Amino acid sequence: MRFEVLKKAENSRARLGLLQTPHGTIETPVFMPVGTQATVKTMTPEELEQIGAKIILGNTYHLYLRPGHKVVEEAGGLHKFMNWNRSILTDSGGYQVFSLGELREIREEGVTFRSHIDGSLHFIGPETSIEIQNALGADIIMSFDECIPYPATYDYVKNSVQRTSRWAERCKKAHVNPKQTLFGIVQGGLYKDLREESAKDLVSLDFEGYSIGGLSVGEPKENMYEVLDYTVPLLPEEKPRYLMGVGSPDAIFEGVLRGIDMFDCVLPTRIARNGTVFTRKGKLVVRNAVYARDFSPLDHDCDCYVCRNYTRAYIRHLINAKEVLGIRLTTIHNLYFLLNLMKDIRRAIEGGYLSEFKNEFFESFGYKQE
Ligand code: PRF
Ligand code: ZN
Repeated sequence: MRFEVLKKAENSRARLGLLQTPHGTIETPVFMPVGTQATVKTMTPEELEQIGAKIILGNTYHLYLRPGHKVVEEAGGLHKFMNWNRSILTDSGGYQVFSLGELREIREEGVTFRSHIDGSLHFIGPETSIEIQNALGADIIMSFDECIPYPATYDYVKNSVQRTSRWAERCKKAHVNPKQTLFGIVQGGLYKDLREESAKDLVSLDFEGYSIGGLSVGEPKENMYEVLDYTVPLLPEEKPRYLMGVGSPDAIFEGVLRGIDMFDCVLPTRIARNGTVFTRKGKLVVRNAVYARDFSPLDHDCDCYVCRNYTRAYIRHLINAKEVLGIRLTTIHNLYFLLNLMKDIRRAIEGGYLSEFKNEFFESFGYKQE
């Protein structure tokens, strides 16, 4: 992997970059659609390509449990298995194990947990996570961490952060495939000195990129922005920075302004499946009765395939009739909306007008300005 910073904004930490992986070049800041189970729900890889997705996410925890990383390896890796030829990033399982695994037990060695599918007992530690991610074959892989719940006491976070640093070191040792790029994950909850300790530990291990984890776990957004304010400057300028699990339009703007290069989130695809879409004028619940006779597109300002061809009334009908096409159309639109927003953000950094663009977007979307 190669990462190059092309331009830095003058009055914020925002930057424009190029991330090159064995499966293509990605312009940053980038949004990565989530394809937990080797599929971005409802979309074919061809459709993802058409809306401009350059990199998607896969999950170690899910693919290890089903169909099994050995099956994916036999298929020739995740790219071949799912017929996606652009870049893939896999998360380490160090979040899903904690949020999905029932009856989990954390020890120095790793985590023992029960499958959310059949209740069977499993173990994932730093070495197994890297081994699984190696079999899956993503371009970018994550070190195995503990995503600390919110709220958490100082002592708990301190112990957890130190263990995550030891796990990161073990991941680094276990990582031997030069075709894959390993990122370290900064934790530390909302404690400044623990974020600093975590960042310092990880930077001294010299990862090829850095993720910021443990945010968007229920804390107020202001706290998340504050953590970014003091954590991002501790990371090397020349390496990519990834804010994990964050992808609401406001948080994307705030993250980009604070120096984040990569985002992922289930939000656009999840809300699409329950009938909510993004528009430049804010979120719209297309399921609602007021749209029964609304023959206009989801978003008047959008030129995606869905907005060029279908009406709110039709999509509302499909979703209420539980027709699968309904949630396919809302998913395509929402991902297009976010990918297009990222394109506009990159253009605004290039042109030096990101804060003006943010103000304009917030005003139109209905977000309160600070
Ligand atoms: N760690 C990992 N994956 C994650 C997170 C984390 O802290 C988050 C936090 N929002 C999302 N995904 N490994
Ligand atoms: Zn659209």
